[in-house]
Amino acid sequence: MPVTPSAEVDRFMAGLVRRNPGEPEFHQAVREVAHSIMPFLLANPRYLRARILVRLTEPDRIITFRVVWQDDAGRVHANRAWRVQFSNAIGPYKGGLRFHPSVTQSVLKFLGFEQVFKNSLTGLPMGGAKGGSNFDPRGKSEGEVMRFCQAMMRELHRHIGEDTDVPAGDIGVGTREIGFLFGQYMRLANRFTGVLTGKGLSFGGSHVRTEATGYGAVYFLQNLLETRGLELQGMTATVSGSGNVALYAIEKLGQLGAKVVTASDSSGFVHDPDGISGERLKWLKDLKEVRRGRISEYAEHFKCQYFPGKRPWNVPCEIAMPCATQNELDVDDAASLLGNGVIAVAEGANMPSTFRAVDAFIGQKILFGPGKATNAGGVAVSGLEQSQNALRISWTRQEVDHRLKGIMREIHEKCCIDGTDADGFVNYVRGANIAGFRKVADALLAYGIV
Ligand code: NDP
Ligand code: 2IT
Repeated sequence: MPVTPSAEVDRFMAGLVRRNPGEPEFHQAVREVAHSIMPFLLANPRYLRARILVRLTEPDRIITFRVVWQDDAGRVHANRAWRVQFSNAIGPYKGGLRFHPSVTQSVLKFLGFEQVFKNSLTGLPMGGAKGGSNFDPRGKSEGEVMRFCQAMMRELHRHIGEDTDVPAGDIGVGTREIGFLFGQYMRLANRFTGVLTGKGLSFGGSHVRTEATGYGAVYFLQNLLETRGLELQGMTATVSGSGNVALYAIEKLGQLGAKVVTASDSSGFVHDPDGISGERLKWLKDLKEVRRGRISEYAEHFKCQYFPGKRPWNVPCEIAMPCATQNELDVDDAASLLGNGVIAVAEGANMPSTFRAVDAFIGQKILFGPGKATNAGGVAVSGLEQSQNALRISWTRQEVDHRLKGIMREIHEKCCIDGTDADGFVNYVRGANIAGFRKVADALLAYGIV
């Protein structure tokens, strides 16, 4: 019987699920990649002979450890933390740390796996990793967050280094947490090196790192729109989330003439038909970055509608940017977006759309930018931060922004090379997965059996 790609995917996935029980997010991320690269693998049997996909779905190692810390009332807490070092085939491990109660080994394996492909796409020498803890920063004082970060670094410092593994931020980990983590690393290691990225500007951070994921995602979106002769000016956009990625996606969308009418957090979303820009965006940034409040307060302050427990995908828009978390946009949400005439969906978050939602977008041939291409600007500027640290120099804001734009454009070109169908439609999921895979796979082939 001839081997069909879908039968091969099913066979491969059966083994993967058996080897990794109870890890649905990891299965989902691998299935998407296996589904889109299998025809390419069957056409290039050298990768199959060397069992590259099997090797790339087995992390190099997973470090799990206990983090014990004391809250302000003196109570003792024990959390679990991980660092999933997925692949260092093309550079030192690189990827964020997530602090959220929903963090499990499955979530970090999905994120680490995707990071391998994303980092490859940036063209920079970075391997893939992810880490974090089920620690819930919500409602914790600054002192509690600091003590948690210090306790976590007491173990993590043994496993990281500027040439081995360079963590950064993700959900629940921003400049403040990176500062606490870096301060503790320095005390323990007695070394000032680029061991973390996303650092403050006064201690080795890069200009534009804070903005990079959101800005980069919008630059990528511009590249998507250009392929159809469209521009952002005058378009209406819905954005989910109100954290690091969402805030700077909202800012850049506004700068380029789009009107952003929604933002959200895990409690609900706000609909502001006047647009979240200018003074309103400034207020939202202060709410989320400084006061650490809830999105409902925005609706109270600006007298607009708040939808508790809901997601923004029913609001009519031309552009949708999910920027909160995984699986926040399902097939019903995709149907409402499509029904309302959405032109482009650009994923600022990692795996925010479910497999069936992605299928619906691609089936309708709208512009769909998958997270591992669209949100690669964050880790790309982390890579530029590593370069600046290694050279002991600091580039200007203009220089970094210019490089970020160039990297996003190159990622777009790579996706087009591997993702263009016979009718000219670009399947960016396939393009990103094949282009990301090829570089890492060729490195593994060159290393022999390792
Ligand atoms: P933040 O912690 O700054 O913000 C996360 C936002 O998403 C908050 O608004 C948060 O709401 C919301 N959110 C988190 N978890 C959930 C949930 N389970 N359900 C609904 N809403 C939720 O994180 P980032 O902005 O850094 O990250 C957002 C996404 O972007 C993640 O998928 C991350 O992996 C991805 N990403 C981040 C990069 C970075 O450089 N930071 C780079 C590339 C991708 P609340 O405050 O209520 O929890
Ligand atoms: O998902 C991601 O790409 C990130 N959280 C950023 C990782 C990094 O090392 O900057």
